[in-house]
Amino acid sequence: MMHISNSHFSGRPAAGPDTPRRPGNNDGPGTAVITRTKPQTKRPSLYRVLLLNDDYTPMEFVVHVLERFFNKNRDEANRIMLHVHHHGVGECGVFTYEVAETKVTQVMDFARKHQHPLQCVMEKK
Ligand code: TYC
Repeated sequence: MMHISNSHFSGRPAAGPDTPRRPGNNDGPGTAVITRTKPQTKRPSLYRVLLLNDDYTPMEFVVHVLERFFNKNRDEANRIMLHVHHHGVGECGVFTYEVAETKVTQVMDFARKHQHPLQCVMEKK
């Protein structure tokens, strides 16, 4: 009996000597059923997580947010914070949907807890 192993094919193996004869299962010896399937290699959509500027959130708080939730070092956190301060919006990172959503929630909860109006949003790339 022929055994076909290939990631682009799938389906049941051919009938063997002890395989009961049922409808759809009566292939003779030396035969195999091959069905073509699509290789599932779709990459996930990516989302930018952004911080928005405001007039009240302390700069040091924003730097802390970038270090704590986006794993930025002090220099990179300062750079991003100043970019947001000067341009109104800036990118903290790029993530899959669920991770981006989690980051936004964590930042918004943290800002609220400290009574800062800091806004964090996500946008599809
Ligand atoms: N503009 C704020 C200030 O002058 C600092 C700030 C930076 C606030 C970035 C939010 O996302 C922000 N204190």
